[in-house]
Amino acid sequence: MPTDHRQRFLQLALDANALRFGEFTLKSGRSSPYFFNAGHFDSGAALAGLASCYADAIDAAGVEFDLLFGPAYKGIPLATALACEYARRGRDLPVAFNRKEAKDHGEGGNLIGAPLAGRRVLVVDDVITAGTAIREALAIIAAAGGTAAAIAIALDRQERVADGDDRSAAQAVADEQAIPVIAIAGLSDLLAFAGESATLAAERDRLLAYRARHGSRT
Ligand code: OMP
Repeated sequence: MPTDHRQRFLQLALDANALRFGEFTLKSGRSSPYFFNAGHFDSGAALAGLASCYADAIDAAGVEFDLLFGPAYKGIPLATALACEYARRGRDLPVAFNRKEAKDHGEGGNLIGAPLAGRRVLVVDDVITAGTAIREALAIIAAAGGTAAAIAIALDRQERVADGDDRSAAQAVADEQAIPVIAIAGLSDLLAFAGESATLAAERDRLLAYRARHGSRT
């Protein structure tokens, strides 16, 4: 059975319409029976609920870090909401994010917020499928002199890296960088959750077929 923050997150995602079922084309080109859109956590209460799930998952993993980084665009409100959640829990953490277009006037550059140099950075993002977006974020952190300490995501889709490599993309990034990837929930948790819900029975069959085709070993 999924632990509490997993179930709480999946229920919040369904309630916010952030988790949808149907037919979706992914960035990787795969056709998926479900899609997670973190942009639907679009109110203060929804973001606060989500941030508390991130914090519980991160605390359960026991990683050490001293700055939160949210990659543009979706990671920005996530890292910010998580920083507020940690402040509420008594820990005031620096927070930073990037902009996609470098600015050549005003403060210049493409990093905003607390300086990354010399800090152990927790990257906060929405979802990992093939790992492309997260690798871009890691390069930005390294270029700014930060050290990536861990990656926190809401949903690990647990898809195979490639034919012949049945690790998940999240696992491949974790191996490559030698840092943990912490997900609030993964496809396996979504399957367990769907198994408990009469309304998600038909979706569960499609999710199982998708996992058989693209799922990773873990
Ligand atoms: P990778 O870069 O392949 O790891 O995919 C992550 C990105 O895919 C996310 O940042 C989104 O832009 C997008 N995405 C979702 O937001 N939700 C999903 O359920 C699936 C994807 C996706 O296209 O794979």
